[in-house]
Amino acid sequence: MADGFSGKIKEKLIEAKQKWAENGRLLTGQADHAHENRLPPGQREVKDWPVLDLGITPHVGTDDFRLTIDGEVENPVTLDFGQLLDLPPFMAKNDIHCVTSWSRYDNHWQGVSALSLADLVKPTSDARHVLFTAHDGYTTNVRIDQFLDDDVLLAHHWEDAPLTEEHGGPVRVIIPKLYFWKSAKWVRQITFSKTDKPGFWEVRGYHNNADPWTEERYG
Ligand SMILES: Nc1nc2c(c(=O)[nH]1)N[C@H]1C(S)=C(S)[C@@H](COP(=O)(O)O)O[C@H]1N2
Ligand SMILES: [Mo]
Repeated sequence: MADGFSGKIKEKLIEAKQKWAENGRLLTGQADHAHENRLPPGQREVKDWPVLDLGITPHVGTDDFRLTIDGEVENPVTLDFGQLLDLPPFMAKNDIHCVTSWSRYDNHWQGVSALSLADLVKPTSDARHVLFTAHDGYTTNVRIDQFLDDDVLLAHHWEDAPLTEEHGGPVRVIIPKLYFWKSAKWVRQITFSKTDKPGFWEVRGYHNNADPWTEERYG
């Protein structure tokens, strides 16, 4: 489906991030349960937008983009880019919080809301979990209530321009309330299921739930 890749897996970075998890890097013990601060504990604000991934950039054009939504749904679908754009447009502004410590405020997104996708595929009453699979082999998991929140979207534009390849274009997931590793770039499959399936970082020491304000970095 992708018409190529560039780069190679950053083994050293993956090792370093696993060590950070073992050592509890950045933990302050000062959870902000009430969200009193805009900046979650242990984070710092950046003005640029760092690129973070496993090192491989899949080249997926809008022409060969396909998104499959399957599993515990009444109406499984595979959408091409045009069919995705036919769904109700959704705009959002939110902050990004990466577990490596950077946060970036006021990102403006355009895309399709998770709630619109759910209207289309109709998750069954047995669906409890969602697994995202991306073109670089990355996976990440959330609970269905974390995905079907009113601020979650599949984004194809950032700051009024098509989402760049390095940031997950043509289409990535944005789940604002969770650490950014839960927001899969180059998403190609969204699978609803009865059971949970921990993703790439979740099996390497990172928290299953990933709430930045309660420092769910590792676990
Ligand atoms: N497909 C894919 N999605 C991914 C990742 C990845 O390696 N592959 N890395 C995650 C991590 S750890 C972060 S912090 C964000 C980084 O997104 P950015 O490069 O646009 O800042 O993407 C997340 N989604
Ligand atoms: Mo990250």
